Amino acid sequence: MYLKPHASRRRKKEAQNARNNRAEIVKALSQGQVSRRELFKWGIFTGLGTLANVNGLSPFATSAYAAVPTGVPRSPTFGALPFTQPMPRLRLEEPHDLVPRANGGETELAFPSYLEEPAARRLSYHTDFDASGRREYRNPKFSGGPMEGRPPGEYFAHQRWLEYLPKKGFIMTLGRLDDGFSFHPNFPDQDRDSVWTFNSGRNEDAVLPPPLMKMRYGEPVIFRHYNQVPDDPKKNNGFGSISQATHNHNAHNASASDGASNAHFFPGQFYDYHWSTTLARADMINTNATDRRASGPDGDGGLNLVKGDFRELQSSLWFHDHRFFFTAENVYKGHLGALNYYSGPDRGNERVNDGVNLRLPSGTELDWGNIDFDVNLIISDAALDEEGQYFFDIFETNGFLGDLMLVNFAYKPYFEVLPRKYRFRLLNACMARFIRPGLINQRNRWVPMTVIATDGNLMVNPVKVNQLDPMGPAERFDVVVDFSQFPIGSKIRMLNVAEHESGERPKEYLSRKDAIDQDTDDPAVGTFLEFRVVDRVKSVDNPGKTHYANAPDYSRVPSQLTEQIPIIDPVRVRHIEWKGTDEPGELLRDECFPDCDERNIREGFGWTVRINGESNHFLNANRVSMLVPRPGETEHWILSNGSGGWDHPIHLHFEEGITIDRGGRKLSALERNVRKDVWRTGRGGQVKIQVTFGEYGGAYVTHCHNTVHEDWAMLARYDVLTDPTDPKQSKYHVSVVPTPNPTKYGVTFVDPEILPEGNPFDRDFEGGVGKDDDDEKMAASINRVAASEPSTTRKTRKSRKKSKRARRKARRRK
Ligand SMILES: [Cu+2]
Repeated sequence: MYLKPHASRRRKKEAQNARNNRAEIVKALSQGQVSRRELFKWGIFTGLGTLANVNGLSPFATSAYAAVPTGVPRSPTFGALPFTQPMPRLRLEEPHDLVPRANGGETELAFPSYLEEPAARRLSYHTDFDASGRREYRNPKFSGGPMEGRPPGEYFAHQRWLEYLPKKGFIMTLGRLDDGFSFHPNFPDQDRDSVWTFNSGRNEDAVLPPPLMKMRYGEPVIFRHYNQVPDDPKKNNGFGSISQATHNHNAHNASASDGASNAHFFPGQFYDYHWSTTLARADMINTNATDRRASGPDGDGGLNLVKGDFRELQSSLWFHDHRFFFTAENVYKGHLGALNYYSGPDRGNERVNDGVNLRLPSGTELDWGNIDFDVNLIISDAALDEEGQYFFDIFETNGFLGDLMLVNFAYKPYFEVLPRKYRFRLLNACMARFIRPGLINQRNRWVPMTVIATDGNLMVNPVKVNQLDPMGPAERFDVVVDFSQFPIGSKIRMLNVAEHESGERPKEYLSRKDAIDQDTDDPAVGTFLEFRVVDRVKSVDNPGKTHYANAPDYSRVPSQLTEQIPIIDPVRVRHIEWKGTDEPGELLRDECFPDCDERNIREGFGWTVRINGESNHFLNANRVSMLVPRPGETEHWILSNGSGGWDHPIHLHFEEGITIDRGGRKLSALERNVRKDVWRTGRGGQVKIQVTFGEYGGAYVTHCHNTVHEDWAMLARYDVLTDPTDPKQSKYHVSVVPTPNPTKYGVTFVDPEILPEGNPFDRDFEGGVGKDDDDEKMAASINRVAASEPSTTRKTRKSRKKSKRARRKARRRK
């Protein structure tokens, strides 16, 4: 039912008017000129928060027109044909050396002096700003607030600073797009405020494609992130928040550097994220760092051994915005990049033969981190308005879908390959779109792929498939494709068979034939990337060098890549249900934090999370939905979909989980016992995972990674406590930490509440923590936030908590 060439001019105009009206309201809402409350009153929003079928607003209202899947007319393509532009490689971001020096009892890290950067410190510069108020610590763009957005004091100090002391520093600026970028040469250039993305250092003119940062175990880094988007929220071309937060998805970092503890920062500020490269279980397994598999490349043919469990090594990660309630639009707008983590086994060098290196396809020019034959593919969908400007519809609460497929932010590109093995790191960076990729040859037959990693975790045994499993937003697959079977001149294309009608879930996974023929209303189905087998390619690892088709391929895909972590009896089982509200059309009214006023979120949400069968809640960043009381404990989580025909890709921050089962349904070969950080629940389905927590403490989240559902508050905060008896672990995170409340003038803190159904110290918690003396003491302390910053801590919600408990008890008695 898409726009057919014979559609009448009148209907075309009608749909365009609808789009323009809708865009006007989106803009007004995004810029705060109108509130959701007013829109509800005028009948423009429906109960679930979606745009009403009002004539002149929704193209669905008067004609079953265009609309699939974006709800607005098809994006113009300006005559651009598929596979007519080369795919850009990601922009490699180079780090700087950091030099430690003593300063007032602390060890700080100096950047090279020519950069004129303030040193990297354990405590935020917000602490210096509070203590001294001196000009040098102020935001240079706005003299009222601190220059660093990281909250002050010990809760947001870098944990285990000296133990994981950064050796390198990345500096990047998120800013307005530089002139001259388009998604295809035929498309118009994007306005500077249609895209906000990165450039190196303090360069405020941002560029696409997104950056790639190469990380390695044993080399902790500081990522200094400057925010230089406009400080006027109205200058956003209709979508995008000027405040930002960066989540390293899904590295093992302290909560202050996880980017999802309500610590966003503002234009003019920077935020120092400590990406520690901590290998999980560092406090439990291989604690003397003697296992050569638990290691990172030393740059000189050898290894730096690290503590932790080699079975938890990670490879293909990424980073993206995580500003609560604005994540979809900020990520779509360009706040993202790729992170390749390198280790002894996954070295990024296919020739070194030392018994540890797996020699996966990569290259040989560099000691580690070769990417000549190891290629990041960031797959995303885009929508353009009639002028060709990037477009986002913040009305679309089911999930925003674009109708143009991009790879590394280029519209349907081609990529030249040699006839040899390649590794591809696929990332679904769409907001709501599921994709299901496969490769086809020129006779439209499947070309098999060997899957070596799921969500950046090596599989124990690689699995050969014709089609990948469906990928929800943020899911990754690392695959090896052998092009040596094809003559020079061959073309192999990547095919998406996942068809959407709306953002709530894929409608159907089409047959290969129907997908190739694009027998669908969804323009994102079909081929979207072409590989061309050629006889020579230019090296990116050694610029100036050319690789030829007859050069030896040293790479291998061993039949075993790592070892299986066994499924054990858990300390506790939690049931986490992802659902709508219980009454159809009802909005859940609940306390909300942050941004209640900014977006009139107090009107409520349709999306909620329910822990262990108790009440529905949407995100309140100041409410701990689950507490993980002791590091090292292994839990089983049952993630279930209580919202019927929808699907939700559920993401867990900080730790990976092992997929155990799907209730009564079958697991695929790519799911069984694998480690992941995003799980599709399936329609009405559930999935059980095993997860162990440790090394760091603080506030994290688990949430739906359909980022539109996420922005409609489908998240739950969980806190991990550190072990007070372990001197390596933070002594400030042994109890629940206060919640930052960021403003451009600085950050204050509020005291959180803890849901009893998520608190193993609660009397009513099933399978709760035992009641010996130590537990009693800890139980007393977790509800009392140690107030090391009394002047900035305000107390809230005491009375509310009491009445809630009383209500709960009354209900239990019934
Ligand atoms: Cu969802």
